[in-house]
Amino acid sequence: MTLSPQPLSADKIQRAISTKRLGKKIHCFKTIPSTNLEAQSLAKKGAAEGGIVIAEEQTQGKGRLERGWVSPPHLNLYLSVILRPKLPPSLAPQITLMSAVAIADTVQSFLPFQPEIKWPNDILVGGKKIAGVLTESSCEPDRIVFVVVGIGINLNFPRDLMPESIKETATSVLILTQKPVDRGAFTCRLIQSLDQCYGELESGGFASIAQRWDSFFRLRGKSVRVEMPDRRVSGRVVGIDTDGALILAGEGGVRERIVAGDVFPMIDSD
Ligand code: BT5
Repeated sequence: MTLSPQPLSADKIQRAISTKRLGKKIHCFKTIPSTNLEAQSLAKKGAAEGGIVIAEEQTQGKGRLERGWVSPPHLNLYLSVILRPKLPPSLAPQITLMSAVAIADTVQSFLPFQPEIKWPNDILVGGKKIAGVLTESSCEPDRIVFVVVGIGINLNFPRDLMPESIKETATSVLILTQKPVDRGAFTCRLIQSLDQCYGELESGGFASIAQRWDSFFRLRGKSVRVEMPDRRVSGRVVGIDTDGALILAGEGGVRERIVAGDVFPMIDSD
């Protein structure tokens, strides 16, 4: 399949969206190391809430824990948003959950399949990763100064251009629908959805998005193994807490709250 991608245009996106807070300033780049790094640097210089950085290509796209995000040019979406939420630092993980809901909503509107949120930051379709979120915060002891929400979504990424490292585990809208997606339209819809979910989170707290989060969450009641940098635990998923922690029931029903880690489903024996 040949693709002649239209570059993403800040002007066009700005004209097409109607948002309360997000996207009043949009910066589109051809090639930069990472939209998160760029957004952090803008935020440190005082950029207002809602500023967005988009790149056609990232040369050092970042995942969590020093992992990378494969970011070839012109095919996908690499976007970072600057937020200044009025939340205590302990509730910063809610921003990741809120963003995952907005991404899943948007992905769902472009696909005939239901996406799944894999706690905390992966969006999967058919068990394969289509999007990831990297949330990086700058906090003072009692307040969040800013949060940068970095979102990578595979749109027109054909399997034959994926490196071996992700070929078996990743998917894209193109792979799932056999049709290229209009990246501009997708980007507008995502910004719109983020703006709405963020507004709901700020005015109604986590409860206002919890039900939608739950509708994309398939691991409740399932047995999982969670790997953290310093240890691993296993148990049955009870749900998520209002601060975004994953709640597991371990051996003997002892509950454990996991704040960060990678979740791997296990085959249930019963
Ligand atoms: C994430 O980390 O999933 C967060 C990814 C966030 C990327 C965006 S792009 C815009 C913004 N600017 C940045 O620099 N970053 C953000 P994590 O859960 O650690 O997953 C990383 C893992 O996902 C890698 O180790 C690979 O296994 C896999 N992976 C890498 N690139 C991928 C891709 N394009 N599609 C699917 N899986 C990928």
